Amino acid sequence: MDTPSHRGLFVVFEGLDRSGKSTQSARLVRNLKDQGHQVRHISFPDRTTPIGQMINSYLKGQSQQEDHVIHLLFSANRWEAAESISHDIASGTTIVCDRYYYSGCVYSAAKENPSLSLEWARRPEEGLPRPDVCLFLDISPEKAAERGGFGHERYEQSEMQKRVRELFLRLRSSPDENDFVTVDAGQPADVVEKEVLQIVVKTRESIDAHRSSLRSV
Ligand code: Z5A
Ligand code: MG
Repeated sequence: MDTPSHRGLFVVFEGLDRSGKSTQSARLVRNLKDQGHQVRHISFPDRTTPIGQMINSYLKGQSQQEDHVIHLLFSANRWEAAESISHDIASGTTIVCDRYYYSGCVYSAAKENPSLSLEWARRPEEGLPRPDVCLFLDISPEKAAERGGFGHERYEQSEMQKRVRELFLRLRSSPDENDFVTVDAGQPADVVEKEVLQIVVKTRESIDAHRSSLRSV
């Protein structure tokens, strides 16, 4: 295993629908590659695995799942990638990840199922590789709506988005999630891109200075 100072970073993008996660994660990957870093771009759900295909079918409304069951499938979809994430980071590759366990917690808790609290939702995530930084692309549901109508997937409704945002803000204030950095995602994409790069460069400097190892959720 490489020394911690040579390890890759684990960078996660989170936020509401249409906050710009896919746009900004792709731009960050390009910027880091331009700086000579080895980078892998991943996203959750990973719809390519057998578990991911079950999730895809559920999101498209083609199949039903009990709330706890789909929650655990989303979590299992991260666990099946956990070892390869840790391996890549240890060997010097930076992982840029579009949605992670924070989405897992808030979208499930937003269903308001009385036996599926935010705290319950977080438990299956314990032990996953912890991001060095979670870039929370913050945008109001109203501003996000200006970026185009809802798609046809489950959860793409305005009441659900409002609850999701409140839960993201609750999660952000928890001492357990001290890797959250909030970026104003309502700004032009180029401005967001610059802020994101500055935050990631600072994170890199801090990891190198402290020779910090990758932690667990
Ligand atoms: N889900 C879950 O329940 N549990 C879990 O554990 C996980 C996920 C991991 C699928 O997610 C669903 O799964 C999601 C959460 C749930 N449910 N919902 N709803 P997904 O990631 O596959 O969803 P997506 O459709 O790929 O992405 P998105 O979140 O909807 O959008 P985004 O990636 O944040 O935004 P974008 O595609 O980069 O940009 C959206 C549009 O805005 C596009 O036209 C851009 O050109 C434009 N844009 C982007 N940035 C800007 C700025 N700054 N200004 C103006 N316009 C902009
Ligand atoms: Mg996206």
